[in-house]
Amino acid sequence: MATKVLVIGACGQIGTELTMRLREIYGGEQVIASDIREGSEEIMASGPFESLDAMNKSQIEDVCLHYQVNEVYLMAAMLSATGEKFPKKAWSLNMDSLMHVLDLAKEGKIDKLFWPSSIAVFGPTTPKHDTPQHTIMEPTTVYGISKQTGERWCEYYHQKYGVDVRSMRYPGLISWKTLPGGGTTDYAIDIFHKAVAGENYNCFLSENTELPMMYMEDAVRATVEIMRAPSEEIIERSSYNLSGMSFTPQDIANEINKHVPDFSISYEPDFRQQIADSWPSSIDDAPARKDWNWKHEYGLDQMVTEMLSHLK
Ligand code: AKB
Repeated sequence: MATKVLVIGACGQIGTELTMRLREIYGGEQVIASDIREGSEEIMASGPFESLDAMNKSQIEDVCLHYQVNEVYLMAAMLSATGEKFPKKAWSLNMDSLMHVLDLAKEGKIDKLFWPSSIAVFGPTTPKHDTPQHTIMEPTTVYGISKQTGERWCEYYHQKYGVDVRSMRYPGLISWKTLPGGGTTDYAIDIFHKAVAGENYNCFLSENTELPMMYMEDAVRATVEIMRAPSEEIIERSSYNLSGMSFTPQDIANEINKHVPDFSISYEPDFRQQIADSWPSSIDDAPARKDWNWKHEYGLDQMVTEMLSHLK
């Protein structure tokens, strides 16, 4: 059967680039973009678009039946920083949307499901450096709690009902096409917009806050690769650790300075500092590398060069 894909949250930071990549692979008509709001011109013009609320199961089901969808990528979520402002909303959006698609898969209406988890599943009691796949997980943000709970549900639905759900714990994702919204790692994108505008960047994290990050190109490739891997290679049915690079605000500012010598950064940590401090500084993703051959390509210097050249 031909692959027919539904991307929920197709107009967000990851959804936009993922949808375009899936349309390159499977053809524009085979990939249905959906979101509560319309997206970029390229998303709207390159294939079908459906206005859809990720919290409404019957809307998702109708679109799946109408287009005979067999794979769903659920990219809609409320991220860490916004989640702390609206805890109940974050919980409802992040959990209800996942349960809806897991249930559709359990009912045999979808064959395969991708759902992103995050490094936010870890917390202050987790080993901070080279955080292993299986370790202490005591998240302290609503977003992290929802992602950890989601992971448990994914594994449960796989074990109990044979649902083919695949997931990875995204680090902070850096991209130039679509702005992120409401994350703690967003500083690593904001900084480029200030640098190309010739302005100082006042960072909301302190200079030595090291966090795991990844260039969007690598994240989209990882997502496509895990979904195309043979089912028996996917051993972790909760979510895979995934690693690209790790850096501090000072590291990225120094790298930008190599291209933009006048660029300057100042530091004014806010409530997001506490969130960042609760997360790992680097991730060990050995199981992803072993099970489905994951390899990252972008390091800090290449990522900075690419970001600046696109944003200029
Ligand atoms: C966030 O900062 O909330 C996200 C994430 C790490 O999942 N980018």
